[in-house]
Amino acid sequence: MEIHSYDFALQNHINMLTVNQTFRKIRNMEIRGALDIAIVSANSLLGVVDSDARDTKNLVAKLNFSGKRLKSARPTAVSLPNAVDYILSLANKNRNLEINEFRKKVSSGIKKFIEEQNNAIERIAEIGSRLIENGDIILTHCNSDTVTMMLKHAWDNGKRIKVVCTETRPRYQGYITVRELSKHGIPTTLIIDSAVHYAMRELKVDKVLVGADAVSVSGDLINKVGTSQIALCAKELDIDFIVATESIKFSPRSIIGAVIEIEERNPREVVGSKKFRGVTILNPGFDVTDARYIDMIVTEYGVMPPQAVYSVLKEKFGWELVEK
Ligand code: RI2
Repeated sequence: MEIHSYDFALQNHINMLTVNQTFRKIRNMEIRGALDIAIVSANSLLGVVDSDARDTKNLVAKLNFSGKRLKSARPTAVSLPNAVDYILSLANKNRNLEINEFRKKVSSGIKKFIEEQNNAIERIAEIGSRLIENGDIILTHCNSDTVTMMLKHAWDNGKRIKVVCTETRPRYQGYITVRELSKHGIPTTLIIDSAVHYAMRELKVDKVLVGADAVSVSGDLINKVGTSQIALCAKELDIDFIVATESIKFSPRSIIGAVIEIEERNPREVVGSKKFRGVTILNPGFDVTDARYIDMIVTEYGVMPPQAVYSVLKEKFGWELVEK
């Protein structure tokens, strides 16, 4: 069965976004999802590689400046700094090349990087869909392209699944998920976030499947706020908790003790223009699910336990730890 290529709506409008446009669209979440923001950022650096510059040194300086700006757009999804740092390490490695040679080399490196990410999500859909059984009832949270692609692939392979999806307050990304899956023909149920435990029991959920914004060296998952309490419910009810993530979301800097920052978002997302005198509003975008609640992580390299994250990080991100 052919996998739908990763041709999300994004592809239509990313082509020639400048670094500043990309920064703004990521910051206001017009472009969102951990993988998408990495791909779009990489793509905007392609534009910098082609821009006017006095010499290679000047171009490398422009890339470093742009990379820093992109990385500051949102703080939690590690795929963003990983993508940018990879490209900057490529630029720094080739800084002694004549400018046209440099452009050729770095552009082709960036294009290859983007292609690898597209291949990774397709590979995860293929591998992960084998974990899904005919008749499964699967609960998901928020909107992950990696998860929806896997579910659609399972469906296309004849697995008659049903999906339960949370609204995902306060920004309701769950609406994107239910629309996309039901358009694909998959029976989909929308629940409020606080109905997770009830729905797991009443609807007899078989598996929980979520995406990732970051995964630390200890195998802990950073994903949309609410994920950790879903994992607790799954543990209590003995339901498999599965994470679908490209390895670009693994955090190399967590090996050297860096803590992944949890984005604190505008209180207006929670209360709108209502006023609550003397009340503090806490609006974290993400939370941390301890590795002990995770049964499996599906990556482009295959299915692994959270304990295997360390080996993948050591293998894959040597450049990152040397560069910093
Ligand atoms: P994909 C999203 O964050 C969600 O937390 C989702 O699970 C994660 O990114 C991964 O998404 P946000 O950008 O890369 O909505 O699988 O804050 O699309």
